[in-house]
Amino acid sequence: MKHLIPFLLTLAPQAAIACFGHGNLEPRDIDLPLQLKRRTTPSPSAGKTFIQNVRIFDGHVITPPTSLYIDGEVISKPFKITPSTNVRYINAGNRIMIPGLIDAHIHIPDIEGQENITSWGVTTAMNMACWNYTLCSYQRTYPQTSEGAGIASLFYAGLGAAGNGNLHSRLFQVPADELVYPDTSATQLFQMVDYVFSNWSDYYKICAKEFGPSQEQQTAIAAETHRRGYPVMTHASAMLAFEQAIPTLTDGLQHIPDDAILTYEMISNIRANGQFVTPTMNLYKIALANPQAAELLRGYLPTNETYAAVIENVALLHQAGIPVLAGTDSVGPYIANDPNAPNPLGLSLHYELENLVEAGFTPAEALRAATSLSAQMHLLQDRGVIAPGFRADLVLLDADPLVNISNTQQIVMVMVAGVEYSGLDNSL
Ligand SMILES: *[C@@H]1O[C@H](CO)[C@@H](O)[C@H](O)[C@H]1NC(C)=O
Ligand SMILES: *[C@@H]1O[C@H](CO)[C@@H](O)[C@H](O)[C@H]1NC(C)=O
Ligand SMILES: *[C@@H]1O[C@H](CO)[C@@H](O)[C@H](O)[C@H]1NC(C)=O
Ligand SMILES: *[C@@H]1O[C@H](CO)[C@@H](O)[C@H](O)[C@H]1NC(C)=O
Ligand SMILES: CC(=O)N[C@H]1CO[C@H](CO)[C@@H](O)[C@@H]1O
Repeated sequence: MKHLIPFLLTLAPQAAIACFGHGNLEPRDIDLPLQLKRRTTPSPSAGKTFIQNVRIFDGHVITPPTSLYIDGEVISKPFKITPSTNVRYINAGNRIMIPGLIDAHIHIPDIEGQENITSWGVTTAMNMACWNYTLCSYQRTYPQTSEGAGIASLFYAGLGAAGNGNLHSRLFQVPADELVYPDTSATQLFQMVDYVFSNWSDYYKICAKEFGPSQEQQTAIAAETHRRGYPVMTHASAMLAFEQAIPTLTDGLQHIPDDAILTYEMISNIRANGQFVTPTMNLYKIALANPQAAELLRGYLPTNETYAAVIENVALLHQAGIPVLAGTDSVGPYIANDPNAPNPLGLSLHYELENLVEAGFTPAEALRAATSLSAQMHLLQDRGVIAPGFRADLVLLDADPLVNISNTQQIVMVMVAGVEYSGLDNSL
């Protein structure tokens, strides 16, 4: 279904060590299982690249054919090319370049998964819960090594604040001493926040649901996280959880109610609080069409939950001007290992773009939900748009996504921080 067609004309690849990313973490020296080793040949390092005859999605429209200059990891202003310049030349043949896509809610188990999303043009992943810091910090630093260059970058939440005895405490494998109980004190909550950020988390994840942390506990966690300068994300997949999460002043509401329609008051409050929502529509679409998968996720068979409610809620938020981001909650090929419930890493983000359009987004709005708007909401100031100074995270398409959003699946080249992804042919 999809082939990465190399059509590059490499004049003289310039050797340069890619050195980019987040903080100054060193890759960890751990005994690596096979799936944590890259399966494909690493790409050549980033150098100077000159791309001609390329039409660029500027966040709103697609420009006439122009040129794009890349210097190392970033898009640059035009530079002079002389016969002695080491530059890689690409003729894009009037194809369309969009910024690398951001999956705002995902759980990637290994490097293979990180390769898979990259091959689908997803160049940034917001991992929404990490329960193995050795693994997550490895996944974050790996793309900064010469072997891992050209693979998507990953940010993560640590162990989520989950209550005792609910599904998420089991799904997230939260150790008993890290669970939130009704009598967990503010001091203990602050220690949990401290633990998560001393393990290099980028944001804090709260699971709002029955038997979860109380609203007061959630508010205390959010305030402490904000005091440290980090964002808070709250899992809220039903009406009650959404009602609870909004007043805690969390930054990102993850998921969307599928059991009732958001009220005018809730939507006003979300807007007044400056919150964003990552609805993960595709997860609901698949799970609600497959009762067994829904039961595994929820702990009970669907009753009052419908996909129509999901679409309506997303449309209401969108009409109210609330930032809605593209995220998938993909964990691998399937939901809950159920082969009847496919939600593959990478491809599912393209399905989510289709879902957003189905909910009333224009294709350009859907693309922004997976690029510039997502970068802005996650405080990733170095990416999300194609302009000088931004990371050269780029996806070249063979067809116009503004004509048909499904055309984002027609990928001919992916670049991560100036390095072309040389990867698998993940025909599905
Ligand atoms: C964490 O992940 C690393 C790398 O995959 C693995 O070696 C280790 O056993 C994992 N630790 C736990 C507690 O699962
Ligand atoms: C939908 O049904 C579930 C399970 O019976 C229940 O817990 C929930 O409160 C219901 N939602 C609403 C909004 O009534
Ligand atoms: C990556 O993609 C390959 C090919 O589609 C698939 O077999 C594999 O299960 C995927 N891995 C993950 C972790 O999703
Ligand atoms: C968009 O493209 C997909 C895949 O090629 C196709 O199935 C669908 O019918 C197209 N939609 C429209 C509105 O043309
Ligand atoms: C894997 C890892 O680095 N875990 C660290 C998480 O933070 C605690 C508290 O600082 C450390 O003790 C762990 O080693």
